[in-house]
Amino acid sequence: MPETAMVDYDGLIPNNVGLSSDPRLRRALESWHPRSLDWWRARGPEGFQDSLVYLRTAVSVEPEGWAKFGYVKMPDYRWGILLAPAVVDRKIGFGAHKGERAWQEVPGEYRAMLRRLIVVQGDTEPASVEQQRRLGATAPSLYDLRNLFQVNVEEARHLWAMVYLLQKYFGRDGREEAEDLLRRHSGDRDSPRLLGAFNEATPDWLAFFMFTFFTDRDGKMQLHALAQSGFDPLSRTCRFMLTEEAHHMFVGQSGVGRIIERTCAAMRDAGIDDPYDVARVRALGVIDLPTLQKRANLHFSLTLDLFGSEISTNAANAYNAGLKGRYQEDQIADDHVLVGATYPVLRLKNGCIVKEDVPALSALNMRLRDDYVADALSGVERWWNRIIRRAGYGFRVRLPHVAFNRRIGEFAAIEADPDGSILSAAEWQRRRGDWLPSAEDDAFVAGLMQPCREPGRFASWIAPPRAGIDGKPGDFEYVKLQG
Ligand code: BYC
Ligand code: FE
Ligand code: FE
Repeated sequence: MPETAMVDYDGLIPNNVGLSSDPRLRRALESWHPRSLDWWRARGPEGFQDSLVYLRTAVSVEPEGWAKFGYVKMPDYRWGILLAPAVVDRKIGFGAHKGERAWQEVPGEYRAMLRRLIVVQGDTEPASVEQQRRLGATAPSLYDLRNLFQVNVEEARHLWAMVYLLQKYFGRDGREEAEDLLRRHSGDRDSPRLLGAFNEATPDWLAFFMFTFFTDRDGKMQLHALAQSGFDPLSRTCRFMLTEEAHHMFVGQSGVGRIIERTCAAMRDAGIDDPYDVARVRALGVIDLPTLQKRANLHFSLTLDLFGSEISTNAANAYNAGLKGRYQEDQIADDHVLVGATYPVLRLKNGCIVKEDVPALSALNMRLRDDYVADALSGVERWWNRIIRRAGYGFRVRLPHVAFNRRIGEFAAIEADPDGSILSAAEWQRRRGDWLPSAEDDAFVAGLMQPCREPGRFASWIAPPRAGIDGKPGDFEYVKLQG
């Protein structure tokens, strides 16, 4: 095994970055450690800090066998600093520095831009933990409770990953940015998180599963783009984060899938042929598919805002600088410089949505968003719609048009329906309840959120998973509540 694949577990902070031979950095991180723990206790999962949770912890950064499972009290989780193995002689793959050796230190001329990218990335990680902090109280099973906490500790590790970069490579202002990552809070009126979707509430488990399906998937796309970075430490950090991200995506797609499975089974048993017969379906204690569709519309549109504006000089600059690439940049067959290239973008022109070719460099947010939409769509089809189809119902979950319900970019100025037809403000007000969850829809979902804490038991509205975590049997006690 190459040296950097081994994780040093001897100190306070597990790592494969040689902390023991960098006393200054180790001191900086060890002084940040208690602050992050204070944050975790105050803003992390509420009420389960003394429970024993069956969690996986990374013990190596090799793709196979990097994790071990065991019972851990969450505050004792070993948050580590883990970089994917270095690629020998790695070159910058795109932009003005294409072909030059990847940077092991911060390129001075791009310092501010790079710091900004790392700070934005770092800000989202603790934000999601804050958003999800009260969900433990209403978990539909111990299995789901454990998955929530697994996601939470890994998002906190992603925070560590960005704090490491800030403290190692950015000196004093990096340390200040690291502090600020714990000072801003999701939904805080005075110091909110940086990006819109991370200040929204995650009030119930349907929201949690939709968030991990749609919003963690933005994480996946952005991490892929940053994994291409010419700043090698960022690339290696993001490459390892992506191995954890796969599980977050799984929690979302399987969570919603199990809800759909349960709803279809309950409709079938009750002899309900029409999924739109909402009142009868709800009376069965399951979530009706139209409500699920509205939640998908909400989370999808909120997440599209995270890609920024359609036309962005920030994105062009980051690409030219070699700091942020495209999704799977290294597998795209073009010149990776993009000067003179164009890319088709949906824009608002004279009150109409039209496709227009624009300079590819300024359309990089769009390209990433398009890749995201394709990825999300394939998940919807392969997981959710397959379950509905197999149950024999004609209903299909759809992704709304990119102009629907937007706050950022071209379409923030207009209202559009899920098919992309532009509406007057009055028409939008009249019909938005058909497409986005109403207070009544949310109250119905909230009413279903009763905790289910017996090993092997599941709440009325969700099916058990196909298989346990780490090959455990169905009645495994994933969380020992008393510790
Ligand atoms: N809300 O040129 P523009 C994850 C700002 S998720 C508020 O259009 P740019 C995770 C923008 O900052 C992945 N403000 O956008 C998931 C800029 O402000 P400044 C997180 C917004 O810069 C689940 C101005 O508007 N990582 O990991 O090209 C759980 C003009 O911006 C928003 C990243 O995002 C918004 N939605 O692109 C846990 C990667 N959108 O600079 C974790 C790093 C834009 O003029 N970030 N603005 O003051 C980036 O690459 C870019 O900053 C963005 C924005 C893609 C976010
Ligand atoms: Fe993350
Ligand atoms: Fe994630």
